[in-house]
Amino acid sequence: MPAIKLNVIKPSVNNMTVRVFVRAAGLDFDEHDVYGQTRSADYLARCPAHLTPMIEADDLPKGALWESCAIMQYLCNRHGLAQFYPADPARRAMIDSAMFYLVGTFYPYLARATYPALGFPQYPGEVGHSDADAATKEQARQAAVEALAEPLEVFRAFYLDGKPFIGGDKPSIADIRLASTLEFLAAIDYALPAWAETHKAAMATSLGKAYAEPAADVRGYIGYVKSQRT
Ligand SMILES: N[C@@H](CCC(=O)N[C@@H](CS)C(=O)NCC(=O)O)C(=O)O
Repeated sequence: MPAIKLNVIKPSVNNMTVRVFVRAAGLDFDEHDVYGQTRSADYLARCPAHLTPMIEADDLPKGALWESCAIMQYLCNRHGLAQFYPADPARRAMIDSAMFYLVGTFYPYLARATYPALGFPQYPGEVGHSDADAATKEQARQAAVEALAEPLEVFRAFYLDGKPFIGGDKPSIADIRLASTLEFLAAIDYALPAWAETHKAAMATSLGKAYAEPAADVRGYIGYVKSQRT
């Protein structure tokens, strides 16, 4: 029986991140599609945050672990995967910084900019419910679209700094997190800078099917929501 149970929602780039990683790392995992089930009593008992990706493994103190970057860090530590997550503290810190910057600063803009087009709950400035009218929401969404460029440029100038990958010559877990995340920008036909297209292509070439299979699920979903637009 596989050692890792991976719970996923396939259209999601947070999930794509871990789905790409476990494939690229050649780990023994069993994938469970929990679309529509994350708020069931059974799932909440295991994961009160009702989030995916979420892994379950016997050696975890609480049996479950969520947050895509924490999952990749844990699996790299557990399986000694220094090719994705360098052991050297300074190099490792750069990978951590890139991932925290993505999740903490870049992703909130990206979610605000793309989630309405993706048909996901929450829209600009909203936590649960807002009485803002459609024009105000769209204004806030546009502001988020415009805000994407600055942190994106930080990835190019600081984290990549002329290297093919944040990890250097080979993709790191931060590269997997970045490339997967940028897939959602196709939902709003955001013109990615050339370096980001180059990075995505290098990821696809370097990781092959490990990247292509989960990416196809995200791209398929984006194609579907676009086809539903009037
Ligand atoms: N920061 C988290 C975000 C996870 C997240 O937002 N997951 C969403 C899918 S994109 C989810 O599982 N939502 C289901 C729910 O809230 O019930 C990560 O990187 O893993």
